[in-house]
Parts: sequence; C-alpha cells; structure tokens
Amino acid sequence: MIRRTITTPSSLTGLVTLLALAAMAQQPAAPGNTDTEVTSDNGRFIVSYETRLQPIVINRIHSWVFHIESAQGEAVEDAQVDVIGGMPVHDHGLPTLPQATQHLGSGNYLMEGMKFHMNGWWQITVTVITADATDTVTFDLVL
Ligand SMILES: [Cu+2]
Repeated sequence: MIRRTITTPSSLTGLVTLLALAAMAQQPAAPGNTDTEVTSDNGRFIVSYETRLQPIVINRIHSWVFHIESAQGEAVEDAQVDVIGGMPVHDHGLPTLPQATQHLGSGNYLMEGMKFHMNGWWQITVTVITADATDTVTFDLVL
C-alpha cells in the first residue's frame, strides 16, 4: 500500500501567504516583454516604433518614428502624439521632453528629442489623440 503525505490546509495557507509577501517585496528588475509593436490599452490603436539611432546608446539625442494604425489596420493620420518615459525601477523620467515634430504620412510620426541617460529598463508611454479616440501604449525596452 502507498502512503501519501497530505499537506494540511493550514500549512498550505501559510506557504501561499509567504509567497505573496515575497512577490510584493520584490519589484521586477526587467520587463517581460520588449516588443516594438503594441496594442493600446483600450484596443483602439496598434503602435510600433523604429529608432533612427541603432543600436540606441545612452546620452545621445536621437529620433524615433512611430507608426500608428487603427485596430482594423488602417494608418491613423493627423493624430496628436505625446510621449513620456522613465525608468520604473529608478522612479525617474526622461532627461528630455520629446516632441512629435512631423507627420510623415502613412500613419508615421517623427518624434525628436529622445534621449536616455542610463542603461537599464525604460518605459516609453505614447498617448495617441484623434478626433475619435484617445488611447495609450506603453513600450518596454532595456538598454
Ligand atoms: Cu535610472
């Protein structure tokens, strides 16, 4: 006959509580996903980016081009595109205030003034505003 050790409910609860506390105490040091194409939080836009400095190095001002499509895959023209960014683990923002300076057509927008001053995990949050919708996309990247 096989004997099994049965975990009692009380010790199981204790273990789950310990694991939950450990998870709360430790912030992740790196993002799980560094995709360059992301669907916006409310599903209104699909946004991707290319950088005009490749690879990105720190302390160099450069430009990004964002490509914005509707959920149906049509290029989004005449949007207002705002960017903020920062390092989630360090709790600070970008050292510059990037501006969308040019609508390049076909849903492409030139963002000038991008600069990173530290290596590590950065988040870039893009807000897209059109006559119909406002929605936000967050990109994670590691330098
Ligand atoms: Cu930092």
